[in-house]
Amino acid sequence: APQYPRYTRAEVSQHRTPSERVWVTHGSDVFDVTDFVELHPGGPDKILLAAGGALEPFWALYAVHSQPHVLELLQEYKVGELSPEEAAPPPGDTRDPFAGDPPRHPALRVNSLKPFNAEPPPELLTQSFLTPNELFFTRNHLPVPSVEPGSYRLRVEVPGGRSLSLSLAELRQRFPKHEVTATLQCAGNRRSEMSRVRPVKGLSWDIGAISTARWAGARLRDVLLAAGLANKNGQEWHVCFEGLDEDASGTRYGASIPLERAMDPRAEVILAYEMNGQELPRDHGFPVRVVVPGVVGARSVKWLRSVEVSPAESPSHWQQNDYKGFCPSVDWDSVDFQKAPAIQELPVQSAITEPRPGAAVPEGEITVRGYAWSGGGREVIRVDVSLDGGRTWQEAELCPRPQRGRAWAWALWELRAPVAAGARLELVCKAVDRGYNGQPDSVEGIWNLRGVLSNAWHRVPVTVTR
Ligand code: MTE
Ligand code: MO
Repeated sequence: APQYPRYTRAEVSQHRTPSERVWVTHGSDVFDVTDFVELHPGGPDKILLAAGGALEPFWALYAVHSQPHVLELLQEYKVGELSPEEAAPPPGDTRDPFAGDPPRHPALRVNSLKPFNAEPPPELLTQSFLTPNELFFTRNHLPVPSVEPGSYRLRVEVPGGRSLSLSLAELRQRFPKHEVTATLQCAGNRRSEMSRVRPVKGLSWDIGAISTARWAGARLRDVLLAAGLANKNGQEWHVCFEGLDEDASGTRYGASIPLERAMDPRAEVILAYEMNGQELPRDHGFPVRVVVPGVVGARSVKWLRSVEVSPAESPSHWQQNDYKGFCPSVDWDSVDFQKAPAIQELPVQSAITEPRPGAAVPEGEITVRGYAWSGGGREVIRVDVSLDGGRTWQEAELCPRPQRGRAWAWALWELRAPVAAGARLELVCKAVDRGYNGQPDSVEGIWNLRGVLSNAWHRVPVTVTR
């Protein structure tokens, strides 16, 4: 067999445009597909999204690739192999706390590198109901901890009960495995639209701080019962979670949910060790994270270190002094974080993923695509779409959705409509949930200093060309 040169993932990621040559990987093979880009049956744009990184998550989206002749065709373009060390985290520059972070897919749009915060490109977001793990949005406040799965222990503390220290094997074997398909959305999703009204503090998320996965793990309820949780007689207790991620002063990420939700079997709160049938990726909480369906992403604590039942909410900064909503007039001088409750269930949300703002679409028929979701398991019952800024409306078609129990996952939707050349359209979408809750028509009235809960009608201007 020929000897191929070895490359690191970082070197591969330098090759993202035809002028730098377009490289991709599959398994541990590196391919230079520059000459294939124009020949790609799905169009050059689609293959360029994978440029500089792994093909696997895209092939998961576009199943036509998973055929032997496609792999054979690819072999013609092989130029190298990944270095054997690539599987392991890069050797530590010990002064950089982020040096041990895992490699990421270059298709992600990075909002901040250290800590790592990134979202998938909007048009990829709605290609599949389940978001491939490599493209799932990532929201890290701190460096990704390195966890040795063999020595991992989860501490569980229940007042009046017994404390548990569970290994990964015990978590898998002692408790029935429960699966739940749930969308996670960051409270800051669509913050960039809020900062266009007036500046806000926070990462400038576009519409992609939301993704969906099939999670599997132990029910939190089962674990708390095993720890001897006694009836709290209607008192409002909380379950506090702490992550293994910490800052230079040893402060760890933490958050809490009401005990009532944790114990409600229909709320399906789990301690997940699998995501879309694979072990949790490092960025998403390896080896164990909480998944709280229907609740703001901030409570689904990753790299879970401890679970503690307490009469008070988590004392963490992110529970007490962040992730809360305020009146538009409240500024950083007047804000009192103790006055507002912590966000738990999120309001109804929707956004247009295709076409993109400013796009020129061909005359004839336009296809508008997007997602819609609501907190608390409230099913989206309808998505309305306007092509004229909200004067007239048409009902979008909701894509069939594998559903069981409550609607923890988003609904993807589509609308096709005739459009004439020369038109300037303002596409708008708004969703309605099972409680007939709707979205506000503009951002101004819901603006808040932290830029959270941004769920106004989503507006996308496009022009129609001949
Ligand atoms: N858990 C820990 N330990 N550390 C974090 O920084 N971020 C939270 C939550 N859990 C966070 C965490 C926030 S704000 C969100 S929106 C979700 O994780 C994002 O999950 P994801 O990165 O898997 O998409
Ligand atoms: Mo978040």
